[in-house]
Amino acid sequence: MSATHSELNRDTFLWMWRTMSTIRRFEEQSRREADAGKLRGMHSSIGQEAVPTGICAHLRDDDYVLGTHRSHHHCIAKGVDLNEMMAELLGKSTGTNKGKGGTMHIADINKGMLGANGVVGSNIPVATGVGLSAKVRGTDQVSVVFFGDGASSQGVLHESMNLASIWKLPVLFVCENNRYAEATPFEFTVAGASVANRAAGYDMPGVSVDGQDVIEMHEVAAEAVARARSGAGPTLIEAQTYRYQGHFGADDPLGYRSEEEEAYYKGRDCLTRLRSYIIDGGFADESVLDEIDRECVESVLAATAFADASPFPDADELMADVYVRYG
Ligand SMILES: Cc1ncc(C[n+]2csc(CCOP(=O)(O)OP(=O)(O)O)c2C)c(N)n1
Ligand SMILES: [Mg+2]
Repeated sequence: MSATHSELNRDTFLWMWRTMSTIRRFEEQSRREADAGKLRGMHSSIGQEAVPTGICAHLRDDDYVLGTHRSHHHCIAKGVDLNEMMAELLGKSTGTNKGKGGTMHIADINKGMLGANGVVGSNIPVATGVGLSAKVRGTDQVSVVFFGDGASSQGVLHESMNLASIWKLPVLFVCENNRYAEATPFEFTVAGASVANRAAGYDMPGVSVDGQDVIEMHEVAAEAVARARSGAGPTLIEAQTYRYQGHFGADDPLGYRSEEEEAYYKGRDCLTRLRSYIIDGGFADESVLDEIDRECVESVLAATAFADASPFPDADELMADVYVRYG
């Protein structure tokens, strides 16, 4: 085991296993649904399961998460209902957003999931404002924003980190560095080869962590969340991770990355490593983990059946809950 934390007991381990397994099974099913033509442009988070799982293990329902175009894993880790998520993916009226948001705009206010977001970087200032809101209201809520390595060079991240630091806002800036923005390698766009180092310019902790190791994610997040809750201010976390599939499914990642590179990262798979940690540490045996995995498959299949059986929104509903109108 590469790291330990006092909160890591059997319950936490099994919650993390269930969460990561659910994410992977949900994403596998989403891919099948996309391949069947039932949804379009699905950005898979397979490979990145450990990042939101390690963070959300420390969050409450009334804490906030803001996601990206690749956000199914954020939503699941924050506790959004699987049935409503799958219905949203398939554009059904029973979805989290009544079928009008789709895969890139899942939101569930009751769970503190303030929204996946298709505009790269646009969630970052919103999360900063959410942190300001918590501070002004005098709560100890925390605001977590996930963004990619591509988004990390958007100017708005820098404005947001500056304000969050000056005002000591309860924000976690979490960069999922999966090495690519679409087909562009990280090294082509990020000067200094580090996102975490940028925190120094804004007088906040900047931590680079193995994002394929949920225990390390959990440990780093514990400190960052405690710091935010106590009023000490924001943290920038750079989680080193990898997406196993193409950017949105239809693209072939082998066109811009090598088989050797893929094999290296898949050899460090976060679910495989968590399974070893749990078994080697004596927290549970194979049969317990297999049973949980089986339940995850069943819950994803049930969510798909729920979505399939649900109606599309009525045509009358077209303009309801829509805030921007044309004409
Ligand atoms: C403002 C904006 N610019 C460009 C795009 C097109 N686009 C969608 S995803 C993406 C790459 C994002 O890369 P990264 O931030 O690393 O996230 P990842 O896809 O790797 O999760 C781009 C350029 C967009 N959606 N929004
Ligand atoms: Mg990326």
